[in-house]
Amino acid sequence: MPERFSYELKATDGKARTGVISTPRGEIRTPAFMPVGTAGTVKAMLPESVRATGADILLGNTYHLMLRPTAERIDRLGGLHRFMNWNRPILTDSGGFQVMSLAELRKLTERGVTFRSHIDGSRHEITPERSMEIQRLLGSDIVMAFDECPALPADRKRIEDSMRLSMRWASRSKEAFGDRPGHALFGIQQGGLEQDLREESAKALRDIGFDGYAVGGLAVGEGQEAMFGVLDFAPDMLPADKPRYLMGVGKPDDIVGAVARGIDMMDCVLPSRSGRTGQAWTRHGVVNIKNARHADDPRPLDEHCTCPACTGYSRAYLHHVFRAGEMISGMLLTWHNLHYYQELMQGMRDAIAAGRFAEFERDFHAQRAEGDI
Ligand code: PRF
Ligand code: ZN
Repeated sequence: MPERFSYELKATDGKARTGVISTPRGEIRTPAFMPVGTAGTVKAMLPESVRATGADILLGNTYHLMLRPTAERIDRLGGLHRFMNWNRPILTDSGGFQVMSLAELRKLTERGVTFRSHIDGSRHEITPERSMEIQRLLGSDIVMAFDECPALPADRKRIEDSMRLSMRWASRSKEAFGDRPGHALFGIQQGGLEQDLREESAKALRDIGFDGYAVGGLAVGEGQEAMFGVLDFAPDMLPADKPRYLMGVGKPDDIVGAVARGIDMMDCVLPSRSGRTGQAWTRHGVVNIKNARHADDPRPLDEHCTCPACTGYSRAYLHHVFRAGEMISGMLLTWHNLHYYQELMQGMRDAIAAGRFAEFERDFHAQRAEGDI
């Protein structure tokens, strides 16, 4: 294992890229999808099962873990990898985005953000310096700069002020992160849908210098067309020799469109969360397993899928355990969804390496039906 963090670009096809991120805890094949393990678990999955789906890296959250069980406790217990029994790379988000979506009585100042916990109402503060400290205590391999992400639509002045605050915080994050060989710090571009603000943000981040660059502030209510509009120019503003991470995206067609535009990493709760609400993602579209038409159906969810849900169980069984509220329902559908997402990523990596990504995209869209299947 290398002692340092590095990124090697292996092949490009149009704007799509494939490569490998090397870390002391293992390699991350890109384009990469990171399952979300918010509270020290990918819900309904054992870590070895998450690995079996093909995941190289998980995402964890500063916000949730600082509140419960606290970063200091995780540090005393040997760090997040040991605590949750996942010894491969972990990327942690920096907290601001989750404060804005989950916490109560939030107050934003130049210094940082204060808020009340959504769990017990206790008061807390996150600053760029505290976020770096928490992510260090967790033992995160890829640390995210502390930023603010306004919900869209928002007026230009609000987006501009917020982006500039995030860039000052990015500089403080870099200073507080210091020099930590083997660990990486990623900056986060903001600027809403405005091309000139995205460029100003990218320049500020490039001047500070990061190990990787995220596109933040998207998938916050603007819709796919507007998101793709920004992705037509935003990744090109970030250094080509560093990984580019699109935060909190998305549905399979969002992911394919983002990779086509030069994105290397993504994360989303969708495959795990929708598994627990009875939705299965397949090459043909979404299956709502709660639908009564599956009650007598002996076929698997997807006859081509090699996951445990598809090789061992019928749609009728999956329908039954969902309706009965059995725990295996969330376990099997989450496994299937994560397997599907990772197979999609592997398919894209292979297609880019072989110079047939356009064909891959065409086939991907041709197989999909609208609505429930
Ligand atoms: N910033 C951070 N985390 C995020 C986002 C962001 O802009 C998003 C936006 N989709 C998801 N998660 N720090
Ligand atoms: Zn399956």
